[in-house]
Amino acid sequence: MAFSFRGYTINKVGVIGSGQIGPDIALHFLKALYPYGVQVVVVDVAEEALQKGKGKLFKKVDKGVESGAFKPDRAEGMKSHITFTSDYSQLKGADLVVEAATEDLPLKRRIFRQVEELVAPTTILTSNSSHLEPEKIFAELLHKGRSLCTHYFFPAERNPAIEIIPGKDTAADVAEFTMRFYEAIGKFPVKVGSRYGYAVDPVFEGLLLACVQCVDAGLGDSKQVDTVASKCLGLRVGPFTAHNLTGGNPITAHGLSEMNEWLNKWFRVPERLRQMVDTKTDWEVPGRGETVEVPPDKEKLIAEELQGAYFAIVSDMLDSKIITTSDFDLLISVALDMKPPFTFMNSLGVGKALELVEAFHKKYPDMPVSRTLKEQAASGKPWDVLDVLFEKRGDIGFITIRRPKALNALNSKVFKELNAACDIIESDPEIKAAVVTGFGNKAFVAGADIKEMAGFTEPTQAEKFCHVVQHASTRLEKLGKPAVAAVNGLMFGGGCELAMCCTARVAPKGMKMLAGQPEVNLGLIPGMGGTQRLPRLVGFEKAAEMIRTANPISSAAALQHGLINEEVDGDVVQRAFELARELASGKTTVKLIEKGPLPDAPDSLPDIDIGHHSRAIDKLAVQAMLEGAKMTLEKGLLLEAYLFGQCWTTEDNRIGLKTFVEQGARAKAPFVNR
Ligand code: DAK
Repeated sequence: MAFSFRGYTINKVGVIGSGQIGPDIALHFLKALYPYGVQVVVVDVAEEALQKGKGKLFKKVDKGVESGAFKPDRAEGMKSHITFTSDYSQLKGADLVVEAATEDLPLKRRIFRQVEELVAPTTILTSNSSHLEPEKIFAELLHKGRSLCTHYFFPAERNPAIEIIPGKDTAADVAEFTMRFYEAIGKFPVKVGSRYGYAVDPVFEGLLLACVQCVDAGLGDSKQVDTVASKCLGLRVGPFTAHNLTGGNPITAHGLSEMNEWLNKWFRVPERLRQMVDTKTDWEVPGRGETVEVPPDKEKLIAEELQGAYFAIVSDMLDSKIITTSDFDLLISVALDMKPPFTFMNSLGVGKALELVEAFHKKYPDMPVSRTLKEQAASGKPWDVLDVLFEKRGDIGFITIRRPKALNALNSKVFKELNAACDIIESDPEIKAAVVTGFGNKAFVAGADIKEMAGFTEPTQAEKFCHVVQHASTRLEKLGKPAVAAVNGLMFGGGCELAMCCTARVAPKGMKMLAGQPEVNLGLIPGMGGTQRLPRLVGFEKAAEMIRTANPISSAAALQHGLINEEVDGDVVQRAFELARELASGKTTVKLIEKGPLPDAPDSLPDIDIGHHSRAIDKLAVQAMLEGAKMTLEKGLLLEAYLFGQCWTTEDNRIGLKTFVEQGARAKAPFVNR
């Protein structure tokens, strides 16, 4: 067994370095790839580090068993697929090697020279550096095209953020493979241009410097500044605490001194930090649960200075064009768990953000005021922070819905951005077909955003929303060009309905739970065409069962009933691209959803056990299916919109939505059948 993806097979992964992060990286590979029988080898020259790393990894696996994350046999299987060794020759046969040794350029170069002699010329080589550019690290490799940097974040086995940094020599297909591969194994990869420190570390390290400057300027002591920083930047812990927890002072000191050379002269090692490094001392920070008093005038000054520094650092990054606003927001909010910078600036007003940056620049002239920030403020518009990414890839318009923290749930913003992407696809004659996918490996789309819908109070609000949503989703159906849904994970509710607006759907093979219409759990009926398209696609019996019971179905069942066109081994996006081209060229045809009234539409549905679900909502769902089938699809959709609005006249609608918002997806709503 092996993990095969986009034509590349991974049997063995090598991790070099059994220090702070290597074992965590290895554990992530083990969790994701053990089911495919992939072996993970951790190599280090120090026996003690190997023992420590192994102990740490095994302890985390055992904890996973205690918490119920893994069954004991799986944990044993994982342990049997990892080796800790000082013998570099065990890297032979590795298909992917991640180096996670010390941040030391000559050492990294030495390691890769050695590794290149052991592995095949096609083995992908990555360095988990936090700062160094790939061009420097891989300068001495014979085969540079297969090399790039990958920057993980603490804790690497759980933090999904990862910066992917291709260098100028990295082959485009290797960069693309690495992005897709990490997404497939559960990370949120973000591509960042090659520049010292990449995107995240100038923020992490720069904010420590900004905090030290506040202390030096007498605005507060380290406890006070740490407290205000965490409050005004939305950080779980302040920069000083974060540095204590990660032992990060020496790396930050080194990073800041290099940034002085490579980024701008504001970055520097402040004396206070130098002393902490020399004396190996921790910052004085608030204890757990300790309340630190900060006078309001001081708090305001500290907050404005830190926000000015934050906005200056991130907008300067836009000038260097190494990352986009949307990518940066995702990366920062996940990697550092702090307020995403561009959404944050939008909430304050970009003009206000510019004022803060200018004030910071006045005090610290070495930090420039970003040209892009000035232009954005002058435009009077907020930053674009997109949840729907659009890319023209040759003749294909590629749409990715990216809200991973909400499992790509569809809200008004997503619909607006989907519409904009459809505008481009429709109007560009070079685009022959579209591919739509969800970001991550968990969900295509987990439905309409329930939290947004729970805010409706009137049936007319819901009906109006329904029309907007139906318009945006039917755009895909009416593009005049084939659209293929690359269903990369769960498609629930509005997700299943969005996929049905596409010409064809492909999904991963062997998913126990792929598709469902769980709206009745929430005191709702489907509102984006589910009551109309699903019976037309899979027949009344299966559609009624799915819609009335909310029971999800597997990928095999979805294939059997015609909800998806193919189960795919490997990358669904890649297959969706192929299928989109086949459909556009006429090489392949698929069954399309009937747009007219169904000639064999039944007058009633068989009795079915709807469990705890609301009889009142069930009545509306049945009416939508039966009456809609006798109409054209267009009229059926209008009927569905009306009946969707009628859900808001029931008590069960309030009960269902409230239960989800207050108790989460798994709670059973106590419906009263009214
Ligand atoms: N909306 C908003 N947030 C959602 C969501 C959704 N549909 N689904 C998941 N999330 C959020 C969760 O709340 C959670 O957020 P935090 O608590 O972390 O803040 C996060 O995503 C991760 O979810 P879980 O922790 O639940 O993850 P699990 O892996 O444990 O479970 C799950 C994954 C997909 C099985 C579970 O999340 C689930 O059952 N979610 C609800 C799925 C669902 O009921 N979908 C149908 C929604 S109703 C309309 C058009 C269309 C529609 C309505 C109107 N008009 C035209 C008006 C469609 C309606 C629907 O789709």
